[in-house]
Amino acid sequence: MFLPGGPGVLGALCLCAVFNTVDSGMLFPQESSSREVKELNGLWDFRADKSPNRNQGFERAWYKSRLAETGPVIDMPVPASYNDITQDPSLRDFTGWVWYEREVVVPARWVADEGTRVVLRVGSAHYYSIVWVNGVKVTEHEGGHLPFEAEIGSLIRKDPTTPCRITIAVNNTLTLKTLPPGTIQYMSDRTKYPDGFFVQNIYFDFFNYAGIHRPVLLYTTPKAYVDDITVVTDFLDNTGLVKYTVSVQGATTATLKVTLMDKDRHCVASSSDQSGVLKVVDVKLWWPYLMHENPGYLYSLEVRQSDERSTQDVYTLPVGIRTVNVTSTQFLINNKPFYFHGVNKHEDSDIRGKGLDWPLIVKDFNLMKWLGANSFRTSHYPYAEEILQMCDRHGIVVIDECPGVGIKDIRSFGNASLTHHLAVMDELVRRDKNHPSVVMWSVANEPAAEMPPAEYYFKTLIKHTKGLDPTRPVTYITDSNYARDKGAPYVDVICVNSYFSWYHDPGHLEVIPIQLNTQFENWYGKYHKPIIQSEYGADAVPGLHSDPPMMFTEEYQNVVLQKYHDVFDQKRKQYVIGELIWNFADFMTAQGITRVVGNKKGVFTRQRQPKAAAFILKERYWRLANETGILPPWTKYPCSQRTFTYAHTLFL
Ligand code: BDP
Repeated sequence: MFLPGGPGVLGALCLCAVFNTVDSGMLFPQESSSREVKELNGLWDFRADKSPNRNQGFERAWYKSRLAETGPVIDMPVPASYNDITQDPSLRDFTGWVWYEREVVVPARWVADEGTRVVLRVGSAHYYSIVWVNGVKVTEHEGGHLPFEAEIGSLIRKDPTTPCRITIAVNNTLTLKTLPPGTIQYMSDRTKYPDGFFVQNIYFDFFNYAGIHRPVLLYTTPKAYVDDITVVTDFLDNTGLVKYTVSVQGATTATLKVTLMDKDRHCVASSSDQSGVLKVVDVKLWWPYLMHENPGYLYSLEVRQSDERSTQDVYTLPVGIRTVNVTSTQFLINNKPFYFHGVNKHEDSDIRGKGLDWPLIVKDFNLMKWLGANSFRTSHYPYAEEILQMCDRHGIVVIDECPGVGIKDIRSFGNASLTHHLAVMDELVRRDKNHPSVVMWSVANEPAAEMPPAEYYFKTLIKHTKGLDPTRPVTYITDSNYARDKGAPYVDVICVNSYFSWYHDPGHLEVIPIQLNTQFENWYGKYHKPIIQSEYGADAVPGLHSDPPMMFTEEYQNVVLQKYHDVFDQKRKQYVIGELIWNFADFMTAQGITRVVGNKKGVFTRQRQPKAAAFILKERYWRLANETGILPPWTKYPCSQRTFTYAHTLFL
């Protein structure tokens, strides 16, 4: 593991770290009559450790006193990436440890009541984090896109008169064994590079934003509490089936009351067992957006846990009742064919980088609905839980991807990498298993799956994921290199990315029909599994025009889309079950000669304004929705194109 100039604190820590244990639940924090939540978002003190070996913070134990006492600090918003917050290029491009600190006044009753668990939770921090409370280490976590937490009650009770000082050190270094992988390269030629010069190499196409990306909060539970709930749903005719398991911690015996309520809070089924099957008569199924007039229907599963005297803990889980199945040519939701007409996204925006931002989230959902998109893939890492909750409520279908992107070096197929990859899948499934919107797991994007160790690697990874969740299909995303199919025998759905007339035969739009046709025939011919075109597209600099079309103009992007669409229209009658545009919006990347301030394949700009391609896609997606789904009556096609466009504008 890296630390420039030294053996590396990160390396030493990794050896002794308790990695990502998943023997407890990771329920989304929520307020209830037994639980309180205190958000710690806002300004934190911040310092990047710019010492040559990035190790000064540990050598001088910055966690032992207030950060402002050990050196200068700046304001840093949480959640946000730190990279684009200042005017300092060395912070934008920083690699190594950064330090965050915040003092919190904990409510006196939390401290006084020994029966209250106080949990510190970080929604995500990129990439490796160590957390101290009042100078005492409480947890560490590897991985940038998933939550971690620690019980800190006993620590804050040690000295109730002092505020609770939370210090979080975060290191964004990527190595061959991290997910995503990367390498640190030292440049030792002193005629070319200054002393200590190194670069972080990455093998993926988005900026390695870093920092505390999702909310940090304190929440309470009683000593005996609902630790986890797992729900699997099915239906038979008009009866919904909700198979559930509740796990309780902190009590040897627990009395439970499990109540399933409809949207009007009427009880539709209940039980007092720790696990069982609830039957829902006249079930309202969870349907995707544009597949039903009432998409995203959610019941609430209220779990009350009590002892002989009183209710101890209450937790309520949203539950959508739906099934997912795959045949050799179809993707079925509630036994009806579902066609993915959607987008690939990134968590990415101006200034915030990958920091969670509610205005952006809501804007993006409005844009997806405007576009008529019914789905997206969380390319190339797990997105915030808040986003998945929106998907549940709006009926937007999700392919949930882990951060296995850029696995290109043979050394990243070793045992240590595989063990970590399995652990990340454990954490991802633990977090997202109950979301009805999540219909498939993606274990990697464009790995070098032609390499000899890839077959064992993906066989193990996919089997493991199916073992964690037998109810959802599993895929990995391949590119158009057919040799990269070593994992394909184990997936349920083939997902292919291709960039004909862009990376291959640039400028030759006329090759798209034949090459795309060949792509589909080859994959289907060999594997007889349904196929999703999981990426396709072209860069377009907004406002750049040419006719006849040239690369990087809006016209060229339009034609690429149209030519792909023509082939999709033939193949979707056979075994192509979806199309996801690359990309929903322009996004930031590392600097390089093929990127003009980021990747410009968005149909929206980074500021979420439409390029011409957005209108082409909108027209198509509404047309597809009309053919394959159920739209509210006034949006029905055929009617004149003008009425149709006008009607669905009204509908939105
Ligand atoms: C694909 C990658 C994606 C890139 C895209 C591109 O999966 O991350 O951003 O290419 O080059 O191969 O635009």
